[in-house]
Amino acid sequence: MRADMKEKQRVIILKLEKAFLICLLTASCLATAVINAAVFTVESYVEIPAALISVRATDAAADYGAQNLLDGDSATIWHTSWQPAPAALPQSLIFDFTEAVKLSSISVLPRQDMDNGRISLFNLYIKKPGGEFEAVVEGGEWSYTDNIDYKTAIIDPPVEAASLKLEVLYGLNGFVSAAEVKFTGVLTGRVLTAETEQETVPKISYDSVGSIGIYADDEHPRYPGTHVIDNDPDTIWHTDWETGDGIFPHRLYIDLGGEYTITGIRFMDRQDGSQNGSIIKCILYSDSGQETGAVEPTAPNRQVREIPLKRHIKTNVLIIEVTEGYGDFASMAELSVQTEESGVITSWDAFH
Ligand SMILES: [Ca+2]
Ligand SMILES: [Ca+2]
Repeated sequence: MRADMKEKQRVIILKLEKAFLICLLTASCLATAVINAAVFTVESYVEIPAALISVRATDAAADYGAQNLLDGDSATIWHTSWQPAPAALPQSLIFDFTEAVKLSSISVLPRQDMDNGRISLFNLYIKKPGGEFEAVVEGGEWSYTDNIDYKTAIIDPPVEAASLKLEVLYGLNGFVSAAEVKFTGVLTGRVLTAETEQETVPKISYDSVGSIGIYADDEHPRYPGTHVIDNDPDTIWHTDWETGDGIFPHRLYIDLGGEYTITGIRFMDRQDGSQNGSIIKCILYSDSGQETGAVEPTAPNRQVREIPLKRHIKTNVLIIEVTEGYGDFASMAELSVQTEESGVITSWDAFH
C-alpha cells in the first residue's frame, strides 16, 4: 500500500474511532441524565454539628472522659481506665442525637501522641427513633500504619438514628482511646426528646372505642381524643387551652388493633363554627418511626378533609403529629383511617 493511501486509511479509522467514542459518550451521558432525572434525588451530607450530639462511655479514666471527643481539640482524649488493670474489652461509646439524623458516616481521630488505645476492631450499632440498637457495621477495622488521620466507617445506606453505639472490640495494646469523633449525614429537622423516643414504642394506656385505642398527648378534659372515633360529628378532640403547654407538636395515637398498611386518612373538622385547632400541617408516623414527612391536608373548610399518602406506611399504631393548627390549638371531630387490607377503619362509615 502506498504511503499516502496508508495515511488516508489511518485518518478514516481515526475519524471512525472518534465518531464511535462520541457516540458512546453521548449514549452514556444521555443514560446518566435520564437516570438522574428519573430516579435519584441526591442527598447532600453535612457534618452533624457537635451541639446536637451528646456522648457517654461504658468506661473512662479520670480526666479522660468521653466529652473530650466532641471538644474540637485533638490534644484532649477519651481513654478507658488503665489502673489497677486495663478495663476489659469490649468498651463502648454511645452517641445520642437531639435531632434525628440520617447518618452516612462516623470518623474517629486517633490520639496523636502515642498508639495506646487506638481503635482497630469495632462494631457499629444504630438505634432508630423509638427502636433498638441494630448492627450496621460488624468487625470493622482501622489501621494506623499509613497515617493517623481521621478513620472513617461508611454507613451505607444511611440510617436515621437517635443514637449510635461504637463498640470497640480491640484497641492497640489492650486500651481504648480516641481524640475526636465526627459524623456526616442528613439533618431531618425532627427533634427528638425523651417523649418522642417513647412514643414510637407505645407504652401508653389507650382509651378504647370498640377495637380501636386512642391516646392524645394533650387533651382538654371535656374534649378527649376518643371523641375522634365516637361517630358523633358534634364531639371533638381539642388540646387543653386551660392547663396544657400549648406547644406544638400535638399527637394523636391510634392503636388499630393489628398491623395495617395505611394509604391515607380523612377527618372532619369541628362543626360548631369555630376554626380553632383545625389542622394546617401534620406528619404521620408508624410505630417503628416510618414517617410521611410534613403533609398538608386540603384547605380547612370546616368539613371533611383528606390526606392521601404517596408513601404508604405499615403499622399497628398510627401517630398523627399535628405540627400546626389554627389559633395554636389542635382539634378534630371525626377520623377515618384508610388501609390497604380492610379499606376504611374507625368510625368514618357511620356518618359518611
Ligand atoms: Ca478532643
Ligand atoms: Ca366526634
